[in-house]
Amino acid sequence: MDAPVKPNMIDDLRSYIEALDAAGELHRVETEVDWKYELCHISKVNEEQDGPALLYENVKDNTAPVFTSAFTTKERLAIALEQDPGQSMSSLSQKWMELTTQGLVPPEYVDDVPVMENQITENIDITKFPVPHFYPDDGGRFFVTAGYLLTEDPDTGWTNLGTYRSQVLGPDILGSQILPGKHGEFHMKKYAERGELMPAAAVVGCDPVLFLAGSTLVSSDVSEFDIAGALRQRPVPVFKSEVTGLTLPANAEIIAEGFIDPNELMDEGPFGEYTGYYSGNKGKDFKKPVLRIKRILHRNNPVMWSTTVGKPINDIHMIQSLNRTATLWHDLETMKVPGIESVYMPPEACGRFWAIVSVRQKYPGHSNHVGNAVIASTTGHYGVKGVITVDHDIQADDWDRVMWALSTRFDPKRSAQIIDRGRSTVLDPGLPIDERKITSRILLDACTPYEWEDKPNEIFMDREVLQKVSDRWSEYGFEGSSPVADMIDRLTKPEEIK
Ligand SMILES: Cc1cc2nc3c(=O)[nH]c(=O)nc-3n(C[C@H](O)[C@H](O)[C@H](O)COP(=O)(O)O)c2cc1C
Ligand SMILES: [Mn+2]
Repeated sequence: MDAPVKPNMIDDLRSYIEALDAAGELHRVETEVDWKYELCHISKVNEEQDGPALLYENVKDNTAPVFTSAFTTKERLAIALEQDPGQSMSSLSQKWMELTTQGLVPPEYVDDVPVMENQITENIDITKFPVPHFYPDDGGRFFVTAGYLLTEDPDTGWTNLGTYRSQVLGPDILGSQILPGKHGEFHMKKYAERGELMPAAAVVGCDPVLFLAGSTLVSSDVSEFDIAGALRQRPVPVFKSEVTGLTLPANAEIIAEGFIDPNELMDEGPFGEYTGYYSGNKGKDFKKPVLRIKRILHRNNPVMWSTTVGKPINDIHMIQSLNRTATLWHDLETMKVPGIESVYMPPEACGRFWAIVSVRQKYPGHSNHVGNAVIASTTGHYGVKGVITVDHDIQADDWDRVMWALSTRFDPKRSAQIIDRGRSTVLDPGLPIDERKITSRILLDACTPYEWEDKPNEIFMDREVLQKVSDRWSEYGFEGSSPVADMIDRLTKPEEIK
């Protein structure tokens, strides 16, 4: 298949870093930094200030550089997806939804395999790479934070890419936090039943679209390679490993491949999680499966890619916001819920705990239908604690207006509904540590009830005058094109919208 040539075509981590550099979105740290805490702390402070992506070129004890803070702004996320950096998060999610539901693009086997430039099969020591130690109470150094674990279904050959963090537990041992219900666990259970070891590969430093696909809730039996292909509209280049038999990405920076014994568990963690709290209790057993590495492959001059995780907002919150908004939106469309205008799972809510949906109401109880549909959907049923519904004049990602609706269209007794039970996440620090399987939820309906005949008299602007203001925008001495054009429907009376 001939790849369409695009201006900022990205096929691996290097071309992404180059694209960021060209867009003025990259800062190189040339002075020596320590992989223990210092690197993470610099990145975190930089991220808190919406700073650029960082490339640490001189990391203590190592020669390879470390790349961080890739996706902490929507612009860099859009560049990774080869999309227009000017659009909002919600519309980027909409684009993601469109591309991944139009059709899948399977990977393509290639002969040119850069990651095979170097092979290590003896004296394996994963700490030869600059693996960061992020936060003071972390259990150690974490190799996979931006990357994925690749496994295959022994019956069907379905290749799964799942972003599960992995701690260095020995020179050739990586822990793997495959949480319950994840596809890596599905595969592992099958190998356990067969009494076989599970081939697995930890991939770090990949085409950013593979990291994004690896951390997305995609249906089981669907390969994230195919999703990445759909997002890029061209196949991911892959090759077959003669050591594990796995189909691996040809352009990765570093691959540690080997076998997971489903019966072998080791203490792993704690880890400073995306909730802003450590996972696991310090001193309490926290057993995880482990990957025993048989071979490390890496490109010449490999680049290590890491993410700080921790408190919002950093890579993981932006990724979850992007892909969960997309899958929730798709779930709602699949359920044929009418009137959905926009959907947003804010990064501030760790990209998953709250959902906001804008709806154009068409019947009494419509907004309530939407709130209930969200928590009944596959995405919305997992760990969502609250849903806010707003009328169509408010965009789901316009927090100022959402807060206004919660203030002026909302009566707690009428508009709030508590649901007692739903699927939670074991990482939710809002629940007692031993009771995290089930959460309650709240639906906040910030819409004016459809059935009210005597609705409050809302202030709207005159449509014709607004059009005139839009046409004359530059005459008033303002720079740039008129911002009014996109707002006219929202600022004028609904009856006037044709
Ligand atoms: C940076 C990052 C780290 C993550 N760490 C984990 C993890 O340690 N364990 C886990 O089960 N899910 C983790 N996730 C979420 C999973 O990647 C996500 O649920 C994905 O759908 C898993 O793939 P699967 O659906 O193929 O199992 C992480 C996501 C991101 C973006
Ligand atoms: Mn999967």
